[in-house]
Amino acid sequence: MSATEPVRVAVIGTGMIGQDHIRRLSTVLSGARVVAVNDVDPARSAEVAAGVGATPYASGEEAIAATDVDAVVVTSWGGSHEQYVVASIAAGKPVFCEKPLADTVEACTRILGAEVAHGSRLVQVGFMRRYDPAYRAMKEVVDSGRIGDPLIMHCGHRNPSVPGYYTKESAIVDTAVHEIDLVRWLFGEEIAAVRVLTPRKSKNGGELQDPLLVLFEMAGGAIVDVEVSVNIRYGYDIRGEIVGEDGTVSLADSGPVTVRHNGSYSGRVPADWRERFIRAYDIELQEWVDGVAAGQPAAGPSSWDGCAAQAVADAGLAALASAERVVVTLPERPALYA
Ligand code: NAD
Ligand code: ISE
Repeated sequence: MSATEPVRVAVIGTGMIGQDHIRRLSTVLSGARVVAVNDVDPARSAEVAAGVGATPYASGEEAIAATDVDAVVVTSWGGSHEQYVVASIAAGKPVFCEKPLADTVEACTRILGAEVAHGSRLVQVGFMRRYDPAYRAMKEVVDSGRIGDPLIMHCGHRNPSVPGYYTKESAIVDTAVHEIDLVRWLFGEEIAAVRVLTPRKSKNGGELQDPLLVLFEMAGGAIVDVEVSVNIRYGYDIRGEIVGEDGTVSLADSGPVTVRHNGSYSGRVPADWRERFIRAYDIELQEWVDGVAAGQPAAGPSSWDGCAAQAVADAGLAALASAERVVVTLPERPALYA
């Protein structure tokens, strides 16, 4: 790879987000080319590879090791992330890993250990909300001090529907994990404790406990509530409002226009996360590609952020199971992530 040649990327996991990231790396962003893919479903891998002229590999490890691969994107299921992230670190290749970094704190800690032993940051975790223009504008308002110290944040994380294998635990580890990272970043502090409340169930979710109300106590004393509703039907709706001492800041509705007609007004609600966060994913991966091309250490959400998010998610699972307030226990933060 030279400064003028594209970064040659291997993508492992060619499902929904894998294919979406392959599309953006191949046709939207500059400076990258997908040259290798792998999926446990070889037919899917072959079909996706053919679409972009990449080589389908029989295993993720072979794709990572390929001599024409400069960097790796991991978009397989969470339980497989550790093996591919660790293999990428062992190969000395930058790796962008979709959330979660891994599905246990122990696995995240092993990734931290491998990266610390390597000596510089190779891993970036796909917490794309940090790149969303609306959330960035919200953070600017908070950081400016205009609304005073934040006291409360209200969040809504609404999916139109979820697949049959989705559980109430998924609502925390797969869905609310985005708010976990978001509020750590927005407030610049850790989450100290978690509670989970279980309202009456929506008829749209069958037996699933849906919605959940997740409460985070920030280390500085602010409280965050997150409504996770995953069968809301009307669209993919992400809400956020921070109440400060002297004012509030809220996410605006995300549609480009509001139509007023015939005594009512309306606007578009995004269909899914791909539509709502399209700019965030584009910015996130373009910055990652540019950093890799420049030979810089990863600069986005780190292995530490992935590990801390998993520790909070674990506390959330314990809070869900016990209906108690659960204090978050973080592992020691290595100096590499200071
Ligand atoms: P998906 O089921 O659509 O796709 C996952 C793909 O990975 C499938 O094709 C599957 O066959 C493949 N796979 C599973 N295990 C594998 C393994 N060990 N090796 C190689 N391939 C394997 O799922 P998805 O919705 O694309 O989600 C994939 C990952 O991306 C998950 O970790 C998910 O949490 C994350 N995700 C993030 C966002 C976001 O907003 N940042 C959105 C969706 C998904
Ligand atoms: C999915 O995996 C995502 O990460 C989406 O951003 C989130 O909204 C959804 O609930 C998850 O299932």
